[in-house]
Amino acid sequence: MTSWLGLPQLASQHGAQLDRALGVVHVLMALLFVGWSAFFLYVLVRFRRGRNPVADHNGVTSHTSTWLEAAVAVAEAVLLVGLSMPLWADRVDHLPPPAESTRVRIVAQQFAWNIHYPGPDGLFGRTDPKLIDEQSNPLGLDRSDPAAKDDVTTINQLHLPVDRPALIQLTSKDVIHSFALQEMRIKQDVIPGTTIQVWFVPKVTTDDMRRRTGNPDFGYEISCAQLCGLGHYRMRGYVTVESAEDFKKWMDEQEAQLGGSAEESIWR
Ligand SMILES: [Cu+2]
Repeated sequence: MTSWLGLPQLASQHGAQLDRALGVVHVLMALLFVGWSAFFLYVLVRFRRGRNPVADHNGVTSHTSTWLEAAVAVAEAVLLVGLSMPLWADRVDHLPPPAESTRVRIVAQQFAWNIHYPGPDGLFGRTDPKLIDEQSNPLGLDRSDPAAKDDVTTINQLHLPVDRPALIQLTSKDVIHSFALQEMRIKQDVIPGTTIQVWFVPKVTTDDMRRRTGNPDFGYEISCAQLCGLGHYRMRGYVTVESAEDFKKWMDEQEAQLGGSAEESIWR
């Protein structure tokens, strides 16, 4: 229905509602553009110098324009109150229950996305800026904290199971970034010093999207939508949406690798 907008492929549950709102806004703006342009042309001709050699200071006496303005205001109010506000409320008032979601913490930095999963215990381990090592521990995760032992971290690699709400906590280490997932219709500024939650339900796996687009190299991307410095253009993450089984397999692999490195760090 909104294909004429030329939007990227849609892959999240709430996205269709958002696309519809975007479509309606475009239609209203197109009508206004045509209307005002026609009015402008009419005025150019109607009040041309040849017909009105002397200025008339009485002004307009008809109330047509007043009614037109009121109609436009009503249409805009309907869009705002009837479409946009319920959509926004649906996004921010009712977060999915954490127990039924894939929970991820994402810490943005110049110029990467640090991805942090709580692991099987469901608890994010303690982090401390003092422990940050840009090479080995960009999140500053304290592996001596029991809750941190099973935490999985990656750089720029976000894996999500399909059809399950993804509940993401966003924060930044340095400047303002913006977490954008085009196909999920998600865009949220990431502000240092605060944690902002976003959520969505991915509905199409990466494999399905490859089939749908006929592009075997298709991949979902996290892009930074806020000019955040010289390397902004390369601040790009990758999202793999997969079946629950594949996601579990990936997570188990990550956990297995963790076992090794955790032991190593004890002996170091
Ligand atoms: Cu950025």
